[in-house]
Amino acid sequence: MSISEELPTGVARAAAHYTVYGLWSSGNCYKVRLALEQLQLSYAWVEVNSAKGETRTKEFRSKNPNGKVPLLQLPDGKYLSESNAILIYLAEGSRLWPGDRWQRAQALQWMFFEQYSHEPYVAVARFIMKYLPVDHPRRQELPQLQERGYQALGVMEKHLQQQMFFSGSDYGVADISLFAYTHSAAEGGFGLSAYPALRVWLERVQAQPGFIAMSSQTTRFQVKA
Ligand SMILES: N[C@@H](CCC(=O)N[C@@H](CS)C(=O)NCC(=O)O)C(=O)O
Repeated sequence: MSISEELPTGVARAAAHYTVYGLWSSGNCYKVRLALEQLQLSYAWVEVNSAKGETRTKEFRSKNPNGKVPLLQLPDGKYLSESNAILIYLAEGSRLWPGDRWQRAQALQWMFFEQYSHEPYVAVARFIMKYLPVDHPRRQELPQLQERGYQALGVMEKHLQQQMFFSGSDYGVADISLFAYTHSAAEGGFGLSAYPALRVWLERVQAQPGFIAMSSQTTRFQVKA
């Protein structure tokens, strides 16, 4: 069967240029999907279920020795891992990556923040609450994860009281990066009522052209593998 015969109704019938190995419910993978959609790039999506050990197989590790998704395969066959590196690669030369050196550095600052001070707490709390059984011993980690997660949300709130976005003066990849697990923070037990600027920013991101929700199943540019 050709790729086009498998396309769901309404999906652009363009040849896939990129292949994403990803887990649909993962925020890190959603970042890549959102960027591809907003950049109007066509792609194939290969679902890799880490819960079933599919990121640990010899075959997958030959593509990404670190055994994690998302993983982007470029049109020339090369593989790129790490969600934020993928975002920057895809966004190069587009409106999602600032042209100005200082603004690029600002975007990078927030993307490193996301990986070191936000995702390890906000995303991990979500993982434990959403996917592990209620009596799982890792539930004991939640109070500390939530304390640190709230610290990260507080840092974001402070920034957003003065600025519209995290990628310099305009919307861009740092916003995509931070949006992924911030908009789903409630699933990790976080309440956002004390973060009004953050809530307005979430709406601002959702209003951007080409935005797709994490839960959306049909997309404009996805071509199924
Ligand atoms: N720093 C990485 C984190 C990637 C990551 O933790 N991926 C998870 C899914 S969200 C995964 O593949 N876990 C499976 C495993 O570790 O075997 C990124 O930003 O891409």
